[in-house]
Amino acid sequence: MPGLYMLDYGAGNVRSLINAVNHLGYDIQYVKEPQDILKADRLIFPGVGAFGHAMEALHQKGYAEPLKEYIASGRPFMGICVGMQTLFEGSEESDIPGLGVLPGIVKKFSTDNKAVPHMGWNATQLLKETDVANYSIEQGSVYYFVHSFAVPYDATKHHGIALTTTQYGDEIFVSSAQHNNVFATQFHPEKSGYMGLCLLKAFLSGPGVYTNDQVNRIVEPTLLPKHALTKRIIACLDVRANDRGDLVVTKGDQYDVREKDGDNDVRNLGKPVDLAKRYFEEGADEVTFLNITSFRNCPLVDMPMLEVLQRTSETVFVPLTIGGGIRDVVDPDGTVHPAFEVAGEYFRSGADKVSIGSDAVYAAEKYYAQGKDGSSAIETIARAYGAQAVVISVDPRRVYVKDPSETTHHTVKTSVPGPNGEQFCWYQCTVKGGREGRDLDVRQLVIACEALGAGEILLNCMDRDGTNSGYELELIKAVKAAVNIPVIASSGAGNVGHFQEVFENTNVEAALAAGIFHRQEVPIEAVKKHLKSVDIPVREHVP
Ligand code: 1PR
Repeated sequence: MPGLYMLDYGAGNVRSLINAVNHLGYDIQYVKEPQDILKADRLIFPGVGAFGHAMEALHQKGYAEPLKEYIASGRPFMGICVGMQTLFEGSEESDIPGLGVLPGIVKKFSTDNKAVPHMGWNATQLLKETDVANYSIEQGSVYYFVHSFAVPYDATKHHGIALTTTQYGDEIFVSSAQHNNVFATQFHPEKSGYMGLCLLKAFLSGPGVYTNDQVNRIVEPTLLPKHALTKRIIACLDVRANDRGDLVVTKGDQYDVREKDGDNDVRNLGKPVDLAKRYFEEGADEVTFLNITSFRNCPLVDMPMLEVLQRTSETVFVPLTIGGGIRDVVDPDGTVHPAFEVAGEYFRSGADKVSIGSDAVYAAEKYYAQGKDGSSAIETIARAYGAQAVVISVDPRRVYVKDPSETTHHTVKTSVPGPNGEQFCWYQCTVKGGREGRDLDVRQLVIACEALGAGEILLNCMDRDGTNSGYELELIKAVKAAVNIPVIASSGAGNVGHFQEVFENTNVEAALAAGIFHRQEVPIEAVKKHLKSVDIPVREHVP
């Protein structure tokens, strides 16, 4: 398609959008200078990060006025996420006004009874009854959202402009807008699996301009007793080189990844890119890669995970997280790359989130010793790419005590007593893949990381990892009670009942598993089928 352009201001993962567009058979060009915007026949603006940062970038690069002129010219325009938010009059997030193409102000979600960011797959209420102007969205269609701010639906402003609304907690917000040549989604079609690809195709192949004369009826949204945000099922791939130097997906037992017999090599469960593709096709809601040998210095010039991400994002259209080695790194010539730059390389290679392990523990220790100074990897990455892009990977292990008075750390009364009958334990944070314990408990860690600006917790448990004995519910409850950001339960899944157990007993947003998926003992589809049968909402897989 001649003249299909993408407006990128250099913040975050635009590769996924390009890959999705290419996958649909279209070529897309970057806007490199303001005049390119006016050359476009069709324009997509996939904004990411913070509203203020996006608006500042539009002004600094001289894009704001040509963008308004382009939209006023009536040619098809699509905004995604912050690219949609900038169309409104302004945002609570910043003093800089928006483009003012659509009425309304972007506001922060309240944290009453729900985690913020709103992260995951949620349903849409289609407000315009039409066969033509709906961009393939149907009543109840489910897409991937990740944001802390949204435009609350207001009938006086948005009737006839909102194409869909979505409910989070008891807040109803505009999840997509359609007004003449302007189409915009708060959700990420490029991350919404096959449903998202259909929507993009509808924008790319259709006229891209619709008036409300083509709509049969416009209805108002209804407040439902409960929102429809689904519980996420995440496949995790621990990646490292084996003794022959091949990059493999491995899986440890309580973090020990070497075979117990034979040549004692690293357990090899498959190739990272192939396995990730398989999990996408089997219905995983997200895929996480962890580079588990990141405690060795890995220079930026030699990061094999960059290629893994680049190749994976060509065929996997759900969110990708990369962890391991997100910290300052030093190249062989002595060049230091701050964590922020390392994360940037990963985002440009197709990652949507980075997960920080060891460095988060050091940052939390510093936070308690000196307070915030804005320099940690969590802060610098969250500032530029948004809190939703920063996950904290926690590797805790149990330390038993006879009585809580024996330690200053936060203890829990445990139903699994220690070797000497101890009734209490605290969860000690570790660094370097569990090789070193620190004087910090998991509650301290997650509270500090949330205060520093992290957007999600990936909660492993060394005692449960690879045991197939179920998730560590006592740990998960303690962490969930300490923070307002989403929490992913990890370590110990052995059967479909364990997923039910974790969702029914804790209010975690997601559950992650590795071993049972790699060994094909429990397919992702079976997990979802089971959860659906016990009324736990999950995203249906539509191949
Ligand atoms: O410290 O920021 O460089 O990050 C290192 C990352 O590598 C951390 O996220 C850490 O969890 C991970 N890691 C380091 N060593 C290991 C290891 O296994 N030897 N993997 C490791 C951690 C745990 C989970 C696993 C779940 C589910 N893997 O990710 O996938 O426990 O497993 P299961 O379902 O089979 O029980 P940094």
